[in-house]
Amino acid sequence: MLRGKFLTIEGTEGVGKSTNLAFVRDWLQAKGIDVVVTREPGGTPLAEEIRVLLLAKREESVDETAELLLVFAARAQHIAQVIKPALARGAWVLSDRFTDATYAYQGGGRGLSKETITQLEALVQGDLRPDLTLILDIDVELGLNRARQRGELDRFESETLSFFERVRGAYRARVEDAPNRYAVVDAGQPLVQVQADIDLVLSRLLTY
Ligand code: Z5A
Repeated sequence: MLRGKFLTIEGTEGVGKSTNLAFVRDWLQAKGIDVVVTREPGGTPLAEEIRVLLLAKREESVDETAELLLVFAARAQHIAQVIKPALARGAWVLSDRFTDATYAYQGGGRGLSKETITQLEALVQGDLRPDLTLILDIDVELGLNRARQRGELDRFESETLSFFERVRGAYRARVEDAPNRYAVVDAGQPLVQVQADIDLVLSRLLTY
């Protein structure tokens, strides 16, 4: 069976994911690659509804395990409806966040155990893993300053500096554990330099 490549983009607040996701999409399309662009939480009508539940600020405090299960419920639907069918027909899938975000936010940020996340990952994904994850890395305060210029903050964006430091630390730990699956780009640089670095990463990917 044909299988396209599965790419994901990750990072903490204000790192420029949306901006650079469009750059990656355009880059791949210019090479004639059929690209399906999607995001998590979300990517299907049901998963987008779960996203709204996850991001909404509310009076009630949200239990960490409830949050984790919502993330994986959305992911199960996303994989079944979008990711697997696209890869099976030979398209590439480019997702704005995936399970590395769960290890970073629910693991690093909320403090849930890696083992629990790994169990859900196995249940929901089987052996599906990204071929390459682009991690945009930035000083947390610099990123938060960028993000907070955008207006009203959602439930995650309202978290503390130390929460985002733990998220960043968890992304770094993921890279240390499996360096071949990640490309880390310094997102604190001017956009033109960030995109020159991404260009190199993609060029290397296409030559393998
Ligand atoms: N979440 C979770 O907890 N667990 C999970 O498993 C998953 C997700 C999958 C929603 O994610 C939340 O879901 C997320 C974690 C949680 N919460 N947080 N935080 P999201 O990805 O939709 O939300 P986001 O992190 O806010 O992403 P974003 O909208 O793509 O924002 P961004 O990375 O900050 O990107 P941007 O809008 O392109 O850039 C921000 C600003 O910086 C913008 O004005 C740009 O013009 C500017 N920018 C970008 N690059 C540069 C450079 N190089 N220089 C100067 N300025 C720049």
